[in-house]
Amino acid sequence: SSRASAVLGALDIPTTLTELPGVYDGDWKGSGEVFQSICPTTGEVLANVKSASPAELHGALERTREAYVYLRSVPAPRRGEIIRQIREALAAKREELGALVSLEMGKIRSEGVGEVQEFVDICDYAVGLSRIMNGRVINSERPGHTILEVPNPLGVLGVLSAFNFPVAVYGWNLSISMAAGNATIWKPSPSTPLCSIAVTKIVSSVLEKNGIPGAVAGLVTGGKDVGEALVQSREVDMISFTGSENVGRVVGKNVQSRFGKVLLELGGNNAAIVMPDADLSLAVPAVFFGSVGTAGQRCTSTRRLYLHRSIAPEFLSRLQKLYASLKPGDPLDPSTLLGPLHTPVALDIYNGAITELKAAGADILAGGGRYDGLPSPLNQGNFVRPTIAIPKSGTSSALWATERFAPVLYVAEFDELEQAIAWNNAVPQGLSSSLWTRDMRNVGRWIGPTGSDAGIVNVNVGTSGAEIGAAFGGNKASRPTSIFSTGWGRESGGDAWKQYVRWSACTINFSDEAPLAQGVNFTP
Ligand code: UN1
Repeated sequence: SSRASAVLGALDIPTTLTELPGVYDGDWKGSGEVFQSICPTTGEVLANVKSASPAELHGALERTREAYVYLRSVPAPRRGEIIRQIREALAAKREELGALVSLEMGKIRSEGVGEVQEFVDICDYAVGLSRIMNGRVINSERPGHTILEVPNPLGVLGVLSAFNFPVAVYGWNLSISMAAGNATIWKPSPSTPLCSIAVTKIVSSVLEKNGIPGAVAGLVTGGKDVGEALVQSREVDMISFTGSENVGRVVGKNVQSRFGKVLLELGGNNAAIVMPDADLSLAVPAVFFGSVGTAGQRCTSTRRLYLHRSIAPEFLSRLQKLYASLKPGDPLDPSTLLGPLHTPVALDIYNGAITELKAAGADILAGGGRYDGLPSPLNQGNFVRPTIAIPKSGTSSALWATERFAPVLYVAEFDELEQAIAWNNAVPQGLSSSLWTRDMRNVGRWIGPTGSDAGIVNVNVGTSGAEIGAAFGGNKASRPTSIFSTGWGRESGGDAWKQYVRWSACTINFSDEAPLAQGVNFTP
């Protein structure tokens, strides 16, 4: 359609080719299985993308290793300068790339552009980082000795990214990994190949201009087999995977079994808790964005809402009004707030959740099914009505404990904060959480040892939409602890960079004696 051609043309993605090469390792290629990019709004095929054949994947891994050997000797601030140029190149295409995210993934325009902004922001962060990835000097117990803790480049990073953030999450990894001196090979979601091709074109144009091997930021589109090959390859020193708990469990086990490093960003089942003293004029719109934004397809989306009994009726009537105002539309249209779900698989997840709620006799306060009679071509899209439900089952049932990647919000009422915190923590996942209150005593309880056990613990801020500066990630099933990961098991800001390097403890003897530690005597 002309709608699609305009978006693709602005990013120099040819619309006349029947098949696009989906592999980049310094050169564009692709002779493996063909994947279709399908527009979730209209159902039209946007492009056919040729993925990596086993031989191409093997070749790409070799070139990525060579690229790492090159990059590790480039001084970190010089690597930062390349990242600065990547930042500029991305910012110059912010609107165009944002529109492609909306076209191919289905999130609304401002969120698509926001995703590119998130990549730009993390590049800024990584540029600064390239001058402050400092090791440490440690006091030695031996005279004339010094101990250094030295971070060095790690090797090759494999990034397995999800459909819901087809640009930003790769950005978190690429920028910090490149600052750290690693080469990165990217296996995006098979349903968002165009976003990865467009990003790789922008990044590689900067690399080429600077005479840096393109395989520093390689791309291998493909399906499960390509992902598995990366996970199993000893050529890949670290895997950063974003996706479901089930796949994450398999990825984690496989990478650990070969003693690789693994960084997992898995599900979220995030709760917002609203206290009686909360400012509802802030809390209601925040819960609305958290549960309906990105059509409920963020890891950080609000899925559980715990309302203090005294404000519950007022809160729900305001929230229902906002839900009632929603109109599904083309995410490219700047006035649209509700785009489609990404794929028919996501529709099944939504339908499954609704069926389950109805079978359990839940009260459905909003939504509860698909839209009827949408005008063409939206009737070919994956649109669903965002749903609010009060399940009849107790708050500890399986229904509450399961992440449904769709705009379905479960509601329950509580009397005491302790009860709400217990419910918040009672699920296997622990990614994000949000408390609404103006009482600082509640804040203290919420962020302290008896508070939320999630990786993101917000106050008067919704569960989704984190900035890049803080470490992003979860606890429990959202990010199973890996003993092979130094650092927090986090991406983006904070101390996340410490995972993308290998650490050496270097004890150096400047003296004319060679004493042993702990005073051990071994004189022959
Ligand atoms: C994700 O949902 O996979 O905090 C990432 C947020 C975004 C990133 C979400 N900055 O919602």
